[in-house]
Amino acid sequence: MTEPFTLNSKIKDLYKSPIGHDIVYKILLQMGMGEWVIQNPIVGNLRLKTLSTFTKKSIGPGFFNTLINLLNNEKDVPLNDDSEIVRKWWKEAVFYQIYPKSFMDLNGDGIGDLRGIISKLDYIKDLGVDAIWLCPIYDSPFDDNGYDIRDYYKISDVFGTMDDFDELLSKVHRRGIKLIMDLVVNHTSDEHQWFKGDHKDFYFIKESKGNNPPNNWTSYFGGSAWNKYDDDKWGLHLFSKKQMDLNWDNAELRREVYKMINFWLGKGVDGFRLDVINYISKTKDLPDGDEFVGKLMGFCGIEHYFYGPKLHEYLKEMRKETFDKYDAFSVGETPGVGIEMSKLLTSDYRKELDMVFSFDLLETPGHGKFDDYIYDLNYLKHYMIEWMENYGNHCFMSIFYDNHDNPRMLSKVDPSLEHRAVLAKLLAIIQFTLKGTPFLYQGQELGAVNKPFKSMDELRDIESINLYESLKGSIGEKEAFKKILSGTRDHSRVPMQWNNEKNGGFSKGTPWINAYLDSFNALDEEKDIDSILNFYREIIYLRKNSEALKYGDIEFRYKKHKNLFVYTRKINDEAYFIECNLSRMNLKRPYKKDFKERVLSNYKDDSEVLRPFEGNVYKVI
Ligand code: TEU
Ligand code: CA
Repeated sequence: MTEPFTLNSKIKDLYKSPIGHDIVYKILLQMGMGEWVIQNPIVGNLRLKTLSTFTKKSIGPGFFNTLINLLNNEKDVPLNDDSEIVRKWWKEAVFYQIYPKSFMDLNGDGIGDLRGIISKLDYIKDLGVDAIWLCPIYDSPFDDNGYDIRDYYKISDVFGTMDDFDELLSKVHRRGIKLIMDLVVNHTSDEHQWFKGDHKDFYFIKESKGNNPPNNWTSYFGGSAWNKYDDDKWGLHLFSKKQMDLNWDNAELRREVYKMINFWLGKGVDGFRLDVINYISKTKDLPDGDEFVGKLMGFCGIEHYFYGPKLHEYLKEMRKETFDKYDAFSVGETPGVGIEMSKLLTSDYRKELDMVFSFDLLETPGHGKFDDYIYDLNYLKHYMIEWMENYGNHCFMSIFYDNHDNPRMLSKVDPSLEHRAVLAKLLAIIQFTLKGTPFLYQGQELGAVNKPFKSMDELRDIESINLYESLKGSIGEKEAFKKILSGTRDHSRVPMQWNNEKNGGFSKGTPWINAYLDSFNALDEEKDIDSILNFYREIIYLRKNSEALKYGDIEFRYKKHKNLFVYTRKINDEAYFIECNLSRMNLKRPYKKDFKERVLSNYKDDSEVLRPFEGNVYKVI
């Protein structure tokens, strides 16, 4: 047992603990600094109390006490042995994320629906997908596009009926594809029967006099994280004002959640993606957050819920009461969690989650989603090396770029779209040859990019609209819109482009959000042998038929060589060599190119130098 952490502890000792490592790493990342800071002996030998004295003007004492509690709360250290990887279907699968509202509208009301998804199952099958992740389709007032659930047991009328769902599930299974659904159990809609009726005890309802909320926590969608009701009662909502946080310390609530999960698993659903699942355990009595941390992380109070005191306990209980009964898959969405915490959440022997989505790759250090900057792929290289060299074989990574909450990676790296096709294919090469489970987000396979929205009138996302309203007074409408345009989630919610008919063939009606005016669409790309779509089909086929690309060891080469990303994948007598140019300039190879068989490339011919964003996959044995 290591000595408990105190204000006397040194930064370098903190960094050796899983929680300390991730928190310090995250703070450095947000400040745009690297781990080298810790390796500096002056910094490494700094004691917390010295740091707290130096920083007392900006960091309150509460932060250091919270940090020490977080560190001392986590007694476990992840196992790092070199055990064999346990093979599972979800480690071999290619996942495809569907945002139903924007996928395919069959009844012409301008909103995607289940029958629309059913009509596109052969397209999904032909892509080579093994599993679908379906974003929420439950009954909802759509304050946050379905992440505000009103009835967990009902399909939203907007999407269809339970019969439509049963038909979708059986047709997905008949094609040998699995289906995971979105589980949103950190909060419900304020229109849920539990909130409206007699289960206010399932939520955080606190007394507070006057106009001062129970604490200083802020919401992800702007303003205080508290709604004020009459008689001095307040309700906690980390997200929209209509998304009320559930109190997981209430055992009866947990039982109701498990009952619901088993209802869906009993229908044959193969697992779940768990929405902000690391937020479900909050620090007792919900103390104030540190203002400095709030400014740094963007949300005040996060240190009191992103890795709460009973998180592991609740995840173990949930798995035992539900997932394990059906051998179902679970992937947690865990904002703010780093590599060491991810190991404690997903190591197979821990029996909590199977996998997590970690978001530290989505923005380069010191940048946030709404910053207008060019994403340097050298950071993606650094991130993947950092994780893949340290994650071990008890855990398995998810590999993704796009999802429904973020702008398109293609546009982040190359906003001019000058290199769109070759870059889209390079990103595919990296995603499908690295070691981990690839998650494709709808449209990524077509080379979907951000939409050049013309005004706020075109936007639908509550996060963007709230942020715009909060900014326009201080920086003016033009600058506020420009900032929103950099990071709005609506970039990834523009409807799919199926053909060159009106609205890209997404809907015969008026889409709930304007369709692209862009040229790319699935039908044209089907017919073009060199299209991004056909490249995705090729690389997915290559991966699915290669043990080395699924389970093989990964070894990174020339790690310090800027703009060059080179690695091998090897298992038994199968090996690949992958070389990528992460830049828009030509790049000389620091090695002889004497490989035998180039099996895939985003350039037609061969060349002595690596051309802009060139990616090549060679089979070496
Ligand atoms: O997102 C939670 C999360 O990761 C936030 O930090 C996210 O970045 C948020 O969208 C602000 O940008 C999940 C869902 O993916 C998201 O669509 C929901 O809005 C949110 O939870 C609340 O359910
Ligand atoms: Ca519809």
